[in-house]
Amino acid sequence: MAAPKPLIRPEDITICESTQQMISKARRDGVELFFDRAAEMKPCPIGADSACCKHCSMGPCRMNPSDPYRKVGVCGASIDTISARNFGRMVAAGTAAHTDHGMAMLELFRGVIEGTITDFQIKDHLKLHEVAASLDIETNGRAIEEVARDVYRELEKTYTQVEGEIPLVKRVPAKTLETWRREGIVPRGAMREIMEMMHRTAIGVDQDYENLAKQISRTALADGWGGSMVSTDISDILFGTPAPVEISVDLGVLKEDQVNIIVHGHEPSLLESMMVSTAAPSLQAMAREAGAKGINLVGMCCSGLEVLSRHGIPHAGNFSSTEAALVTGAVDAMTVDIQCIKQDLHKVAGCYDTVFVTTNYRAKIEGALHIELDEHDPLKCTDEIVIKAIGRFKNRSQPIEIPRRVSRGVHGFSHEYIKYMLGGSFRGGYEPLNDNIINGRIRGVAGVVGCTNPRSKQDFSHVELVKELIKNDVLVVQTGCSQVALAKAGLTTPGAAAMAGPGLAEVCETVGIPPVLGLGACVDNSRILMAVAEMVKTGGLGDAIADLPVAGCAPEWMSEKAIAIGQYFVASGVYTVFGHTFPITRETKFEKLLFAGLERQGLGTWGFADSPQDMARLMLAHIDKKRRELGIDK
Ligand code: CUV
Ligand code: SF4
Repeated sequence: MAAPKPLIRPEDITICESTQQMISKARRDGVELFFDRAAEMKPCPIGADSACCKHCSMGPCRMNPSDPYRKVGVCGASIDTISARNFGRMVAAGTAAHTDHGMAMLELFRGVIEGTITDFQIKDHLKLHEVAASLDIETNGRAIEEVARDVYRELEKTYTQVEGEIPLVKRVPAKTLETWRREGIVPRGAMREIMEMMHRTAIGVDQDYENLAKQISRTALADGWGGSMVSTDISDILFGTPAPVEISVDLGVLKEDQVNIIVHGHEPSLLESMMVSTAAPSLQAMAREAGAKGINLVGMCCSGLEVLSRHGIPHAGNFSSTEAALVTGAVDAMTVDIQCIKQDLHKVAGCYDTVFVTTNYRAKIEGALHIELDEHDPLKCTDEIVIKAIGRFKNRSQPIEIPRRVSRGVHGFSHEYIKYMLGGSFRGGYEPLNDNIINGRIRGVAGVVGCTNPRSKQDFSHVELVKELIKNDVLVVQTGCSQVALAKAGLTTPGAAAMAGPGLAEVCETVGIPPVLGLGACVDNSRILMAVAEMVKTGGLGDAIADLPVAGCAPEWMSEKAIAIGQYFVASGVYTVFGHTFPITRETKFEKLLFAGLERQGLGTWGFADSPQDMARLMLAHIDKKRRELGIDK
């Protein structure tokens, strides 16, 4: 008999102490987690380097990643064709995810305007007016409904426009847009771009990696300046534009004496409705009758990030901690909608008698309870889930172990708020951002975003990278699971300014902000695009996004959505570093195009590093290069 495999120590799997504690508990409970399968599953080295193709049944064709030009596919496809096509399909999938999410928000908006949906309203009139103005829609003296109708009609084109430029490219700085036009990558509607991307990557279509790269950028831009941006704008209009608020993050937000309900996924609508249900006096009374002190509503992943700053809802953790939350035994119900929902959550929930509910028709899980959220009557779904959660609370039979850790921090920095805080505009007024960059107090701005991945130690690269950046006076903006990692590590408090370099610390202390600003969910990376566009328009830092002393990073990425995001940042002009893995074959022409060639076309460029120190080094070198080019290096 083979000796039992030595188990990886929890502290080598994650730096999140709560998750470490739950890994140990899961092992005692005999419950398998995705960390265990990651250790077991050995990725195919050919697939990891994107050196195989299965786009037709003459293959699958496998290239040799260490000698990439030795072979071609049965059809003759070269390694550059194969890896560009694979990359393109990842971008198409990621773009489809964000744009379909955005489209769902837009449909909700239409229902509200038409009056068929009455449980949601246009909450943020100011934002509606701003969005309308940015689309050249007249707002003066017009009724809110009329303006909203025009905004809807304009934004629908983000998806359906067959020809011509999508409306939101009006927000792109002129010189950046000029570059896109020259390169032929200004997006039409996302449906068209995704369709064309899928078509061109099929057997025997586009077999020129440079031509494919153009469609890859165009598709990704239809996400960043299209689907994702619509999602953010409409969510702000319907649910309110976030403003800074102090939030509790980590598994310690679960409460042993309350009915705990976790909402995990991406669309804000379910959590918004769940807030109404959990606050209903009748359900509150039912919870108390069951012996609970109350109902504790908690978010996870991007669902949580959508609402934490809008409503001050606590957040339990990021992608790699969703099973850990269930292992506490304290979760009475977990609801999920779309994206980043591991199929095994259903099974792990079963081990702890947690009510696990899928709620979106797009995303069912075999064997899991499905209670669909109908926007026309959302409380029907969320009330039923609350009742089931109360039932589970009453019959709790498992020992409960909740990690005690909770971090408090400030989140909810929309780009509008950053603008306001830093002096009414990005330049002029007091302590303006651009001036602080020009005078060198702030060396540059970095976006650190994206997933966690069991192939690298959870949260570690996020936290180490951000510490290194702020120490070097780089202001950090965040979204997604990365934001949650830094919140848990305590860097989203104004007090964290003490860990920043002297220049950044001075700015943070004067304005009263943390050196790490949380902007929201993954679709809210569009807020970072808006912020960099604003920096260009404010002046003093060049004419294009590519001129700015800024850089981006997704240190522990895993989703195709992250690749789409990375590509739209690169195509927008931002140097973007990905960590630990990159789906490409080394020493190929396609690699050189992504890692150098695009920059020569006036776009941004990709970078890659395996350690947070190296990621920081690459980003700082880029920021310094841009400062030199702008003549603002001291
Ligand atoms: Ni949309 S995409 S793991 S939940 S950031 Fe989190 Fe964020 Fe990646 Fe998924
Ligand atoms: Fe092989 Fe070409 Fe078919 Fe891909 S498309 S599987 S490379 S024959």
